[in-house]
Amino acid sequence: MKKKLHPFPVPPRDGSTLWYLSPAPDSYQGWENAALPIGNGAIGAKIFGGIAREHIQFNEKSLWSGGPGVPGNTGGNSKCDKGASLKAIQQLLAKQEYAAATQKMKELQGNETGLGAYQNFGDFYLEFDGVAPENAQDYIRDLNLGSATASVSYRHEGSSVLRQYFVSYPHNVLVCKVSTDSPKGLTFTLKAESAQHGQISAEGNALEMSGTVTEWLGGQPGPSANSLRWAAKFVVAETDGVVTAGEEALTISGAKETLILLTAATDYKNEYPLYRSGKKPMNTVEETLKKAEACSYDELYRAHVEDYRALFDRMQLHVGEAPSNLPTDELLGQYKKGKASAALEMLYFQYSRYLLISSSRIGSLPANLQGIWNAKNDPPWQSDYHLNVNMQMIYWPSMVTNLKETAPPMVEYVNSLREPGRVTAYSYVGVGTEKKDGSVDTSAPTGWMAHTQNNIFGNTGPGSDWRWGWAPTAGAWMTQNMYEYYTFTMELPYLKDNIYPAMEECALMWSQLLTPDSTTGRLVSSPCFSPENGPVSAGNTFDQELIWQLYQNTIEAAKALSRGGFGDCVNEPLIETLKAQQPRLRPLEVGKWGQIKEWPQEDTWKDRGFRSNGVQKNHRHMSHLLGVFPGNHVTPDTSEFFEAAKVSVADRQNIPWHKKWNPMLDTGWSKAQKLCSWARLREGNRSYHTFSQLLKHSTLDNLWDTHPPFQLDGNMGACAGIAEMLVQSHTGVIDLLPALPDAWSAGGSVKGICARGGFVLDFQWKNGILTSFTIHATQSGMCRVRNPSLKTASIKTRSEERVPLEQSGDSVLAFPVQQGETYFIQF
Ligand code: FUC
Repeated sequence: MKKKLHPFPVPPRDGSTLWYLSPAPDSYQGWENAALPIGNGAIGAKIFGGIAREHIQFNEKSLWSGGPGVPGNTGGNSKCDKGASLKAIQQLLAKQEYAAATQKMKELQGNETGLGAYQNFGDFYLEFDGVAPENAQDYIRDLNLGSATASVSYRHEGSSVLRQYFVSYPHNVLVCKVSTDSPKGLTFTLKAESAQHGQISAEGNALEMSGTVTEWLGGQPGPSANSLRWAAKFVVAETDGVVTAGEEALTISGAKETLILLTAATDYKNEYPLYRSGKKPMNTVEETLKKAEACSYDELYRAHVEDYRALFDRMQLHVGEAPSNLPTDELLGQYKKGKASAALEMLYFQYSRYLLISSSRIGSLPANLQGIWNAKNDPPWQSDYHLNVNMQMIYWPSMVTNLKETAPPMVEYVNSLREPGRVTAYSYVGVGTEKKDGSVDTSAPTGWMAHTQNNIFGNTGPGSDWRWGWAPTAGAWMTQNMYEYYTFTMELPYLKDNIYPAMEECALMWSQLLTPDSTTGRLVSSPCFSPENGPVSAGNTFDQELIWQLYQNTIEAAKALSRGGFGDCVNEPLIETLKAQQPRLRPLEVGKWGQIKEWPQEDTWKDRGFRSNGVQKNHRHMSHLLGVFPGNHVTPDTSEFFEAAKVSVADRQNIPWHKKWNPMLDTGWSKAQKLCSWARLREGNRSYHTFSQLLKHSTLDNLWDTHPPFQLDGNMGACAGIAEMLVQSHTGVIDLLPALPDAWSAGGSVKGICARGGFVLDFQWKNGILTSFTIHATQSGMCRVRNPSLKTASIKTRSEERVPLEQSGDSVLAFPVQQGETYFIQF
């Protein structure tokens, strides 16, 4: 009897599989639109699924051009006038001489000399002898989110062929298994190509490639080649066929089952100022392969699935619809034509979680603009770390969707910007100290800053053009992401060691950089520039809100540390300064058409100021609304701003599409930010509508978000927004179903969603009404929850003990919780 090869005897209808009936086109467009992504945080790959010729493009996260090794690299800093230019600009702005101030902004530019770009590692191909694509039947390629495994299967001349792929985090290898039930087996050739123009050689059962980063473009090395060493190696770890090494290829003949392993490494280390580990990448590769080769496929698979499911399975979300029986591209196609599908919406949600797990794991760099997947040496926006919304958005879902292990790479990365960020702070704003030789002293925490564009080599300078480069609060915004790790987990030691120092040092810088506004006397950031939108002004809402939140979080964190016995690591005089400065910050303002002002001056500008000042009305960035989301400054309790924020989001969404198609007005990530904001504004239907617009207009066949082009941020922002529709916890109370859209109200369930305070929640609803609710407390403390169904509820523990309710009313239940206990709410 023939062995049944494919895990899916029929097209997969389990609701957590992306599947397709034809291979991805073998082109860059096919890579972006259709090929399926796998990854383990360090190594990523895209599977095209060709029939006679499989194509797999792969990456290793630290393969970057730029940084040390590039002549003239200065970490993006062009000057060091210790804040002289900045002060001159501040004086012009104080006199409201905007044109002259703008003119002088050139003096706050940095450079891109050592910026570099995330690089493509290479491709490999499996070329099958005697396979004619036109003779293949029952072709399916899929990506199963439940096991983080991609496969390709088809029948050919009466036999089945199956290829399975995953990237194991425990073993740090890409695993590829090729099987057939054909008695004569398969004969195929494994070929590799280096995108860096490296050396390739084959010997025995191995194919290896090595070299340095050349940034190979147009047939020659690029300007940011940096001598970073890299290596990758394939081994045929098991086969019942015969392996023959060719010149740059391995041929496997007559094999029914073949197991190929690939790993890759560089000599990068995230350590300022050299960023090199000193370890030969080929040695790293060989050590890794040795451990993986000692395991069978089943052992590798079991370890991979166990590791992955420990994260992925923690959260489930269902809204009442059976999984679809349509291939994913058809399902999306129908959705685009107006046939809503909750099955697709749920798949998208879980896929975003999958993408985050695949591109951000402890031990390697955080997810960049494209996560970990990049097929170019000159990718869009360098596939870098953009800190004026994108990197923040990528990490929005990590805590709420129960994936805290995805956050530490981001936390570590931000910490790594502190040392180079001191050079930028000293050079451009004069905060910090210098050594006897005149160089900047980076050894003590004197204040750090980063701007819009960052690489893996501490490029904290303000970009080569101030019109997008100058973003002094970019670092402050990242500290919000870091702090969320604490607010969700309440892990004080982690706060103390890994989060608080960066917050405090950022606040230290701001406490010296704020200046009194010439008209109101309030403290403002000056000069500032609303991201990508401008114009140059003092005290724009983007900077002011981020500084308000930084101060708020730092004061709160200091209090928690002192209460928890870690008062020694708090700079108390600084905290007193923050407390004194926070109420003096120029506040949020509501403008004359009911909006949240993006600039304090905007009501005095003609045509609502937008065009006459070169600022677009319909701009993709919503930098004035960060107090709504992800911050917690604007809540239903601040009703004036809460209502004004609705006016502002609606205004940003009111796009004159009839005039000219301009995707820059409403990119994928911009839709995601809008859907998050609508959820926070308790407008479930508007949030859902924006989500469906994102699926219709900003989603590729492989469910990647498209700006255009592909950026991971939109996937992640949408995922966070979906969670916000179901649970919010930014006000100190857990709100259940705060923005449930009509489309999902008939019935649904959530398991394992997280709330601030260390809570994990399971609940169900029917006809919009909460019908069951369980809370698991990972920390002791007080729990406050709100939902109309809770008015008359009572609570029991696992051992059926009744829990005393300390207060109720306004549909809020408050009760003490013990670490590790589960609470069952009875209606
Ligand atoms: C920001 C956005 C752009 C793009 C880039 C990577 O600067 O304004 O739209 O997403 O990041």
